[in-house]
Amino acid sequence: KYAFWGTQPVAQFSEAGGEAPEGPIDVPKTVAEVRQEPYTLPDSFEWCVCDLRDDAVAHEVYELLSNNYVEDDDNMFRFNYSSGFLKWCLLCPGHTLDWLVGVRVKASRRLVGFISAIPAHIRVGGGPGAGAEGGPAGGREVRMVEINFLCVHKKLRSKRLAPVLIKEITRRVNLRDIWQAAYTAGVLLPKPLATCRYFHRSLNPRKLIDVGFSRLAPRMTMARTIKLYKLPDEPLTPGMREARPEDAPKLVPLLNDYLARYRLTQVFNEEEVAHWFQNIDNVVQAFVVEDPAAPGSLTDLVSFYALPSSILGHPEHTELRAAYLYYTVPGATPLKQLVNDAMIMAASKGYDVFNALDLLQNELFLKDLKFGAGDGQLHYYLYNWRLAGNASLTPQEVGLVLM
Ligand code: YNC
Ligand code: MG
Repeated sequence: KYAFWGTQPVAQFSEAGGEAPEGPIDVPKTVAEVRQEPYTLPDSFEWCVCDLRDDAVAHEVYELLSNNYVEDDDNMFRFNYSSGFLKWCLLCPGHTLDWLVGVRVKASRRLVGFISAIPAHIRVGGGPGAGAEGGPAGGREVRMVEINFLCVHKKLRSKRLAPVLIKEITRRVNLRDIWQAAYTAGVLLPKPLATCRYFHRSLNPRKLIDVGFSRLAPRMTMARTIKLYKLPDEPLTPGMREARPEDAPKLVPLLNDYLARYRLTQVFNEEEVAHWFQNIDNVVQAFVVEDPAAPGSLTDLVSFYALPSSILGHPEHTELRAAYLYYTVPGATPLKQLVNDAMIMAASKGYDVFNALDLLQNELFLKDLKFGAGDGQLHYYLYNWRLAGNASLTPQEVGLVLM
């Protein structure tokens, strides 16, 4: 069990907590000690860099993922990240093309594997007394990468290609003097730092029921269900508007000060805020509240990203349009009202479902805003970093949202 992960510098299931100090798991290395040659692929394959600035390449990555990426347990839906989304997500501030790693079949040039890394400042740890309700959690800010979009073509599964992709991206990240990574996965690996659960809020219940995403509740009619989930046409918070690039200087302290209470979170600079909290149709939406009584003063932030799923084998519907709650910062406006407004925007833009994890302070609104628990779990992992005593975190101590 875990023939590969058992060899990696990650927390192991077998380890007792006890004395383990907080910090790197591996002995520290220098860039000069990093292997210079790429890892060896089976003979008929070769490495490539997927330069997503090139639309043709972005389309190849899109095609690989849309046919081979994550499916639900019943194989009814498969994530269908758009190429616009992949560009937003992977061509972020500080991105490195070398970290958009592809595997091609030598003879045909066909793309059959992918894995990505993007840089991020992650703050992790902090005192046990801190956390969601308290003041700043403290902890240490570590320059890491976020790993995502690990994918091997369905025809090449179970051939141990994934460990080669993971070792190769690790090598390329290490060559830039970065030694830690954060990643999430639905599968259980050694060893989650935290485990969160997805919640779903119907926006278009008829379609969700039609495609088998949800079911009509006992003793409910379709008409009553539609009425139950009906939302107003316009947001309710006065002064709510789309975020703009020039908001970034004000949003940086608003966001970072709020996230300071969490024990696993990202620290954003101005350029990153301007990038992650922008408005791109069918990719990401970010809204701020500009106090009508004090123009120019921003009190709140709410955002979501677009991640549709392909509906597999349905005669009529091909796509489920899902919005995923990203970061929310309640300042002058209650959290519940901000998220309700985000759902109103999503519904008016034609999304079918609004998803959120039980991290951050999301538990405060899930029930009242009519979210239902999904069956999917999302595990959070760190590479080459452990908390003191190999501790893990509750969902409410997690303030990190990955795509
Ligand atoms: C997974 N999701 O346990 P053991 S999430 C990591 N993340 O190793 P093979 C995974 N490892 O158990 P296949 C994994 N899924 O022997 C499986 N594994 O120790 C491990 N699916 O390899 C697995 N995308 O090649 C086993 O398996 C070993 O052909 C088996 O390929 C796996 O992006 C995969 O779910 C996932 O495309 C590529 O099934 C394939 O099955 C696939 O024989 C559909 O692999 C899509 C999918 C994963 C989405 C994601 C986060 C990935 C994180 C990777 C770890 C990063 C570590 C940090 C690196 C940088 C460090 C620095 C500094
Ligand atoms: Mg394989």
